[in-house]
Amino acid sequence: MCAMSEQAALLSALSQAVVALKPERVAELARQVLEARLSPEVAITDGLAAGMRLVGEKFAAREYFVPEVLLASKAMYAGFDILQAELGADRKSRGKVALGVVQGDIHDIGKNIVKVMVEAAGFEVLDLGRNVPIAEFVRAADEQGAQVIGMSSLMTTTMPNMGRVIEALDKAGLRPGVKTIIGGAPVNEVFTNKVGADAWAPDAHSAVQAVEKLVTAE
Ligand code: B1M
Repeated sequence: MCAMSEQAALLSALSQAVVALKPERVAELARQVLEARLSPEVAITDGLAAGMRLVGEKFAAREYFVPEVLLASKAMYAGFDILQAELGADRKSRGKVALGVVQGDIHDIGKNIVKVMVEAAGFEVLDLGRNVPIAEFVRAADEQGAQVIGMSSLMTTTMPNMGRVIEALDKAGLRPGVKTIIGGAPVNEVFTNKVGADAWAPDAHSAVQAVEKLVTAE
């Protein structure tokens, strides 16, 4: 099999194994990705994250319920742990980025993927976790020296907290020095402009590119 079709077959198998809720199979396929010297980064976004997107569609269609979604995340992490260990990080930090899921929201799978990619690109990441109070984002910039504040939200009900964090950063006099980037399935460009964030990224690849731009624009 040529390298391109081997990659396409493995990506599709990875995504299907996540949907099939099979952690052992996902782990086996992740090892095959590394043996075949394919990109772990592509396998994470176009294999594992793609599988989770399909799971999301099944959840929305009421084909899957919370237990299946949790099993799918377990399967996703079985591959993620193997692949992320292979992402070579540039040891010299290119800047400090704080990442968190906004208050009220516990969906952290996407944030964790973004974290790994941003770290692999050579940035130091302060992981604030999930359900993060507004003041903690401000503290990360003010007391811990984060140059970029990254926020994730998967729910329309918690998205407004992104705007509140930006207002709090403004109030504390930290902007425009400190930059902000937002993301998560319901977040788009219109919302980004509405809350005045400096950047938005639809996926982990573009999040890295956006962070690079924000840091060099300082
Ligand atoms: Co929930 N959930 N969930 N859930 N869940 C959604 C988000 C929902 C859309 C499902 C639906 O109804 N169709 C819906 C939200 C509706 C709304 O908007 N109001 C929903 C709901 C309602 C809920 C509960 C309230 C359910 C309940 O209890 N009644 C509850 C919420 C609890 C809370 O947060 N307070 C809940 C719980 C859960 C689980 C615990 C079961 C589980 C989360 C496990 C976990 O994260 N640890 C879960 C899951 C897994 C989902 C779905 C199925 C999948 C989300 C996911 O992981 N996607 C989701 C349905 C869907 O999205 N279609 C759903 C895969 C992930 C890789 O993608 O996070 O988008 P994503 O990240 C991407 C990009 O968005 C981007 O890059 C990532 C990688 O490429 N990105 C960024 C993300 N953050 C970024 C930040 C950036 C830049 C890019 O810069 C900083």
